[in-house]
Amino acid sequence: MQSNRNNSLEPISISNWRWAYFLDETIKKFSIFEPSPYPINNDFLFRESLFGSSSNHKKVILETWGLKTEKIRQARCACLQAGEITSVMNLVISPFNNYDLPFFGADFVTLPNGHLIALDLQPALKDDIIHTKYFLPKLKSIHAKWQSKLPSGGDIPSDAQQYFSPGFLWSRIPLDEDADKLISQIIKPAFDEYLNFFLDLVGNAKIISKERSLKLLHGQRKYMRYRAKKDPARGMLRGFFGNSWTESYINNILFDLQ
Ligand code: DBV
Repeated sequence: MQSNRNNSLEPISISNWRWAYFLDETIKKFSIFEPSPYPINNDFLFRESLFGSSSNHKKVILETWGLKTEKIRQARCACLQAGEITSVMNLVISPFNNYDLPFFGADFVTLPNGHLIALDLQPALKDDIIHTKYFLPKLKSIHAKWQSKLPSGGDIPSDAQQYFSPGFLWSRIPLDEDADKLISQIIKPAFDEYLNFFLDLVGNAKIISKERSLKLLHGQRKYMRYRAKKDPARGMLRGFFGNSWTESYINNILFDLQ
């Protein structure tokens, strides 16, 4: 089946994709920033495949949405639905390095064993007070409000901890009757508050010095290299779409500033 999307900014069309609300909100909130499409080759805008045993074939669809603006180098979302249950939204918003801004990262994943929710404004320079003072105090108060209403996410890989802020909203939600309620009553308003705060920071951000921009660029590249190297979805994507397509997708589209 062919996709009728001609560029990354056109709406995705995965029917019954669990995370549609969150991408729709992101598109709405970005409309005030005069976005333009992010250049993404057709092979990565839409991909479809079959998986499972020959007697019980299931379909997996992946679509990539993306944009860029005056201050945002790349905002992109990997949107995947595999069969009835497995549903992934991986949204990363990367500002240009001539603004003292963090990344916005949302990893919302439904697997047969439960929902995984990772949401954060991730510092490009975690130990740099000039970089973090703009957003951490308020982010911590937003985080405190929502994290207390969610089950914990448990341990995260030790080498990943340096890439998360103290405002990292992290939860693993079992696939039980309360799950949908937690997503609509807690995750949706939490996501809106995190994204509104991030876009306020973007709106108010001023151009920084050349010297400082280089420092930001260094921090951004380190983050991107780590995420490309340790992408927890690599195995799953390789299973669905093959090794070479997956490596190109991860390194040339999802984490393309290395
Ligand atoms: N994660 C991605 C991309 C995905 C994706 C591009 C296209 O970076 C999905 C899809 N994340 C995804 C899946 C899983 C996770 C897990 C499918 C489940 C893997 C599994 O259980 O089999 C936040 N995502 C995770 C985990 C964390 C994050 C902490 C659990 C730990 C893990 O399994 O590694 N955001 C994610 C992350 C970093 C970040 C790992 C690292 C800095 O910023």
